[in-house]
Amino acid sequence: MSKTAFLIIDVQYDFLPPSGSLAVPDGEAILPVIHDLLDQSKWDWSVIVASQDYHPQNHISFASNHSPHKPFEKMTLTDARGTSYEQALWPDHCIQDTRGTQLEAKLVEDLKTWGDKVKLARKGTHEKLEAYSAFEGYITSFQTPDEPTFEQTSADPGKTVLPKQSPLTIYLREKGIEKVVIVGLATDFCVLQTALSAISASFDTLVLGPGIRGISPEDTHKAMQRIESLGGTVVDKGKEN
Ligand code: VGL
Ligand code: ZN
Repeated sequence: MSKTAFLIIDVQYDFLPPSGSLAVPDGEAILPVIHDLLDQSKWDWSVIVASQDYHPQNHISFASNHSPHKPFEKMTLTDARGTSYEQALWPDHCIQDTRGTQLEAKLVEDLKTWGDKVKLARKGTHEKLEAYSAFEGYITSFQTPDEPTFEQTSADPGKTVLPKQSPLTIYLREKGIEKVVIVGLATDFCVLQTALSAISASFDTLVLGPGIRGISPEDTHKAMQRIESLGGTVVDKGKEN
């Protein structure tokens, strides 16, 4: 059996109905699927990584920082690397130290049962860099049994602008991981980009349809096609929208 990492992308309150500021339609439907996949009597993951979108208030992706532009408009921006790109502008979301950035409570409970197999990947921490992929995050570890507090264990690429190599790739290779199983939100953004990173880092990449939901149905469909055309696998398609 090849060693497998379970990657849980951005299951945070701001992406979840009913109150998330960027709630993904039907996003709550993935929760029971994920909770089941964290049942230790059924599954044996070598590594579990939960990613968190983790923005400062002045993040480049927030429409509020580009007045008079509005959320869901697109605009051309230049990021900290000097790259011009088309940014989808978002409502303020997943701001550090707010409830919106926290992982869903039962997910935290489930993760605690796995002890030091669990890491967090936090991304989007640099004010002038958009970061959808968990592979662009820095790694923190799940620290105490009672409190969901975390200790940073790798350099924050957001602080240094350009990671030489993805901290998550380094970590998964260190652990001998060959395969990743991906669930989370949103299919058309962070799940897509995480899957593409995993494929280009040569991990055998499996995305679980019932465990993902997207923001736009059309982009969600395209995202799954793109993952498959690049060599990933999406199982149980059709349950994701
Ligand atoms: C995401 C939009 C903005 C995601 C993050 O988690 O898919 N989407 N930031
Ligand atoms: Zn974001």
